[in-house]
Amino acid sequence: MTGNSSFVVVANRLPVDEVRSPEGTTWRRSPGGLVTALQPVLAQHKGTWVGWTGGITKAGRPAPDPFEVDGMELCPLPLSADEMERYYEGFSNSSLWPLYHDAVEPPVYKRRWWEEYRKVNQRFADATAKVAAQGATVWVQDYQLQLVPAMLREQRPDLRIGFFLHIPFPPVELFMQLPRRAEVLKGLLGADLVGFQRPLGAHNFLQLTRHVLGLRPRGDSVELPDGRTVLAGAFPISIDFVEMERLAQSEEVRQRAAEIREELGRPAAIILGVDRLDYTKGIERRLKIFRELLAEKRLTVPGAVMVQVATPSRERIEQYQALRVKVEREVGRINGEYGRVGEPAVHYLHQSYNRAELAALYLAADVMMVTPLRDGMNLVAKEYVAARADNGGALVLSEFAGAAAELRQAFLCNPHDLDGVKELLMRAVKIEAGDAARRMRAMRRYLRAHDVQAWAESFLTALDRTGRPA
Ligand code: ADQ
Repeated sequence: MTGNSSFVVVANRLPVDEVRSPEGTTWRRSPGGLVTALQPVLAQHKGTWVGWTGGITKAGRPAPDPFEVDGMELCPLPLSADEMERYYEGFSNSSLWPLYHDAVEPPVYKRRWWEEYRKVNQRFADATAKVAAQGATVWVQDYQLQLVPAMLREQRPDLRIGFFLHIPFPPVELFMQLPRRAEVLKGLLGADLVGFQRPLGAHNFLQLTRHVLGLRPRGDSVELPDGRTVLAGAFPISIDFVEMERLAQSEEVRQRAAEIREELGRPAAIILGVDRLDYTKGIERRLKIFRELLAEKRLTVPGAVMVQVATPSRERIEQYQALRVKVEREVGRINGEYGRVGEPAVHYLHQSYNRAELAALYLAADVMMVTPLRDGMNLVAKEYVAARADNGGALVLSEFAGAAAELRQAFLCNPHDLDGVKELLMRAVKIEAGDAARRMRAMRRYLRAHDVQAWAESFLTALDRTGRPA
């Protein structure tokens, strides 16, 4: 039995947030580049998005009915408390996430997590097989669903299947740790095209098909024993450039940016960090760097202030709870030593912000610090650039973020080298307007042409070409 969607997106989360009111539950499209890029494609092709709604459902309850938002058919999949703990918090976010990020925190492996990961992946594949029309194109997203391509192909060999990994794909030595590594690779090989943020990810993946499965990758593809060819390549994701640029240029946001500067006491240098509260993002080190610069009196309060927005994230996982404690202790220490009444050195906000407030912060910030220890891409760096239509501001960017390969005019740093980052941050703080504008202009020109729409188009075009003579 086949469905009637000729284009299907499969992702861990549906692109909507639940809005509860006394009248009942409604759904609002969530902000984010992925849905912005894919909504027009979905609306045009009677497309369906398969994913989890975010809540917890009692085990065994049937899936809620599909519903429509902004011309997209959404097919919700439920997760029980056990599945959430083992598939999502467990295998996805305590095994795969740290392993794929250079093991900056030690990955944890538990056998029962794997079972649940397999089971939930199967449910995603089954639901997708039902909604996809004959010969449809299916695009599977990210590390939570690496088994879906093969599970889907098994039921529906007629489909054209693409997979995109939003996070880094680790080198051979690290990936070899993963229990069930062969199953994960075989899962991905169910796709016709496997996309990564960087060419290195594609390279690592192809090497591993040789190392673990004894296949013979050649160039950017690998042939399977059944004669099928799987292509691997880099498709660096981006943002909705025009949307962020417009938002940041609106009267409301510009006023709010001025207000923020005022509220912070009109400092000479506002240093900004915006991240999910995640140990890959290097938040602790960034705070330490700021503290050392204050201790050395190279920066002083209130001339310089730091604003760190840290979105609550994966709060039930122990490593994330521990990180929160460490970050908040460091913030307390800095403010205790260098703040004054009404003049803290660090403004720490453990909150989620709306897009307009985020844009106002970008516009107000003299220096944006994006210093992850490892990051697939990092969209915050790109959003900052898009927001700076005034060609002002400076970006300090980790070489370990995918974005560093594209934003070459940023102050590129090694986040492990604290003295090196300190030097660069000081250069960014003191940058002369002409130099800042020259760098910002070049980065803006690049991003305007390489936005999220271009990303989706290039992936889907490459996917469409697979299996056809070149
Ligand atoms: P993330 O690790 O979540 O994404 P990132 O790319 O920086 O990281 O995206 C974060 C998004 O959340 C940005 O759009 C940002 O504006 C938003 N955000 C951050 N803090 C916020 C806050 N306090 N309030 C509201 N919004 C906030 C993963 C990978 C990345 C990759 C993306 C996309 O880890 O490397 O770039 O997927 O592929």
